[in-house]
Amino acid sequence: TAKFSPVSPKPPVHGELNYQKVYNQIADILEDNDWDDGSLGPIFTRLAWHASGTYDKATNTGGSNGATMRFAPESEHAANAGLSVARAKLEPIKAANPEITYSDLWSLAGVVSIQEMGGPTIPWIPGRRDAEAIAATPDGRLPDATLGSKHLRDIFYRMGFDDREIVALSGAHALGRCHPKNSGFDGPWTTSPTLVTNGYFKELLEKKWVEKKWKGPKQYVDKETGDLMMLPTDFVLLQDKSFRPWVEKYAADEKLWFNDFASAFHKLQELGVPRNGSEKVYHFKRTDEQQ
Ligand code: ZEM
Repeated sequence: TAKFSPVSPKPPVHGELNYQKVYNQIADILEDNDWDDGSLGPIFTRLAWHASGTYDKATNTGGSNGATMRFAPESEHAANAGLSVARAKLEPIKAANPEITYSDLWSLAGVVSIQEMGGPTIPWIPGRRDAEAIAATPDGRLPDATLGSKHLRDIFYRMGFDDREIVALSGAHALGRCHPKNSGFDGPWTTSPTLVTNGYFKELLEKKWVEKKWKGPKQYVDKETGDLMMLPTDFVLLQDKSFRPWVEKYAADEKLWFNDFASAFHKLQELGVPRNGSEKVYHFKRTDEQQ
C-alpha cells in the first residue's frame, strides 16, 4: 500500500517558538519605502487570504494548511499573480525561525499586517502543517473580480461564509491597490491604503462611481477625481439587497466592522486546519503597545 501522504508526517514543534517574537520580526519588515505605498502590509494580507481562500467545506480541501502556493501550478494561478514578492519577503523570517511552517508564517504575516496597520486584534492559532504540491487545489477557487453577486456567494458559501461575512471580508480592500501587471485592474480603493479603516465602505457609499474608460478590464473610478477604484465585485455590494445593509452599517460604525472583520478573518485563517479545541489562542500585542 502507498505510504505517501501529501502532508509532512512529522508535526512541527510548538510551544518552543515565541510567536510574539516572530510577530515583531514581521512587523519590523513591513515598512518598505521602495514598495507601493510604503508598506508590505497589504500584499502580506493578500497572501494570507489567497493561501486560505481555496477552502472547500464539502470536501474539506484547500485552506491555509499546506502553503501549497509555494509550488507550481498554484503559484502560477492567475489570481496569485504578484504574490511571489510577498513570499520572498518572508523568507528571512523563515530562515531566522526554521521551526515555523510556511503555512503558519503566511497566516501570521496577515495578522501582523492587519494589527500593525491599525486594525483589530485577530486571534491566531499556530499548528498549520506544510504539504507537498500534490495537496494543492485546482485553479478557480478564488473569486473572479469581473463577476457578480451569484459568483461571490458561490465562492464564499463554499468556504462556509454568509452574506454578512462576505461584506465584512471585502472591507480589506481599504488596503493596498490593484496593479495592471498582476490583475489587469488599476488603482487603490481608498486614500489611506496602508491603514485599516472602514474607508472602503464609506467610499463605496459616498462617491459617485463611473465605469473607467480604458482598454483594460471593466472597473469603476470615482467620478470626481478618478483616483480611486472599485472592482465589479466591490460594486455589487451596493446593488445587492442583502449585501447593501452591511455596507451601510460598516460605513456608519467602524467598531462593528472591526469586530466582524476580526471574527471573519480569524475564521478564514482556520479553514481546513485540523483542531481539537485545546489549542492555545494567541492575542498579539501591537509593537506600539510594547514600548
Ligand atoms: Zn482582494 N483583490 N479580492 N481581498 N485584496 C486585490 C487586492 C487585494 C478580490 C480581487 O479580485 C482582488 C479579498 C477579496 C477579494 C486584498 C485582500 C482581500 C486585487 C488586486 C484583486 C483583483 C491584485 C493586484 O493587482 O495586485 C475579489 C474579487 C475579492 C472578492 C470579494 C479579501 C477577502 C481580502 C482579505 C481579507 C488586499 C489586501 C489587496 C491589495 C494587495 C496589494 O498588493 O496592495
